[in-house]
Amino acid sequence: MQLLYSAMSPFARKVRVVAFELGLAERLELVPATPYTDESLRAINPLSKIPVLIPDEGSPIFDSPVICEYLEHLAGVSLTPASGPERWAALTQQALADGMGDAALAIVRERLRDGEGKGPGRQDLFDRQAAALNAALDKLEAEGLPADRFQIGEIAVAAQLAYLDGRVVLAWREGRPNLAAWYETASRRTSMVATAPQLA
Ligand SMILES: N[C@@H](CCC(=O)N[C@@H](CS)C(=O)NCC(=O)O)C(=O)O
Repeated sequence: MQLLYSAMSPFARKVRVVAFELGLAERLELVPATPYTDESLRAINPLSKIPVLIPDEGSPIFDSPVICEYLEHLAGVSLTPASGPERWAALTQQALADGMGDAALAIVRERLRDGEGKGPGRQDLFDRQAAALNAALDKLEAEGLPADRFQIGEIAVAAQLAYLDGRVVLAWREGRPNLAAWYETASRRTSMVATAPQLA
């Protein structure tokens, strides 16, 4: 099966870490895709977003939470608690982390406007996305993340924190020692190291 991805995409990173944790990484053929410049992706995903999983049989699968669920199904192993409050907490944590990615991406895209000669980024957009990011980070700092578990919620958070670093979105460690310490350990997991973008 193929994964349309980009090395920097935090959503694709989450999927790749999940595949790695499930022992499926070898079965994923990584196919680079450029959603912002290649309109041909739209024939596969009308939203023209990555990641997209193209299974050996059947239709393309997106977005990243659905791909993760598909991979869990394929592996016969779940990285999501089966039921009860823990399940909703884990899925909500994934949604929180994915939302952080949406906000971070919007900031990065808006910053690029300068470089592309499209004029300065809009301050109201920066402020709103930064508010979302900071509030989400504060929630994670206050609630803490478990040291002994690396499932869908934790993987989603780790992928997004890595993106904040990779794109230098904001100094998220400042005032958040618990989250910083958690990420220090999480980022050393084999699945995180194996999926880290190779920066030139
Ligand atoms: N909710 C989607 C978000 C995916 C997403 O925003 N991907 C970015 C790249 S990191 C993208 O393809 N953006 C293209 C666009 O927004 O046009 C998911 O979880 O997969």
